[in-house]
Amino acid sequence: MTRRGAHMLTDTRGILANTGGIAAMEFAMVFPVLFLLLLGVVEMGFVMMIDASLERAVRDASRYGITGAAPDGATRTERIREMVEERVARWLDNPSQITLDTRVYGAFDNIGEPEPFTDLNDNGTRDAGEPYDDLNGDGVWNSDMGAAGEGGREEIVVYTVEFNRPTVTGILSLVGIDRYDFSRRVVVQNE
Ligand SMILES: [Ca+2]
Ligand SMILES: [Ca+2]
Repeated sequence: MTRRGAHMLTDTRGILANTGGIAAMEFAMVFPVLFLLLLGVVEMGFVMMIDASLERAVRDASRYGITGAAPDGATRTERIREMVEERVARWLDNPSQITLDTRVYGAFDNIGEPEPFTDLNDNGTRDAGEPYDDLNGDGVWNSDMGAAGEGGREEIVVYTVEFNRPTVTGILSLVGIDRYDFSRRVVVQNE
């Protein structure tokens, strides 16, 4: 090998070493981004799984409620709560964190409607002392006339299940999100 050839070899090695250095640097810059992206995908996967469990819980519970079946050794309310807990409790520290609300209406149009009242001062809202129809029989005026319970035959029932839990990977704390609200509502008509 000539002197000149040896120089060229040294130069080539230098270039190769430099290229390796740049690749390592690029990887060091890209890696955190990839890692965050991966955590984001994992977080999203968990949210979808939790949401699917909640969807199933509300659907199964309301489907059971429709039949008016009376379980052995428990009330219908207890059985419906149990069905919801069985399906979503694994996502929570404590099943008591689940809010289950069932409201009964005589007709679909009544959902979310206030109990009728006489607007004595004509201001469009119900003020203390203005007479009202206590349709749900709870002794007070309600801005939603739904009554508590699972309803009787052919009544309309709105099932709402909600809970709040921390994020799974913690990645969203970067954008200020530490917890999620999960909520599902199903409207059914009893058989
Ligand atoms: Ca009024
Ligand atoms: Ca009332």
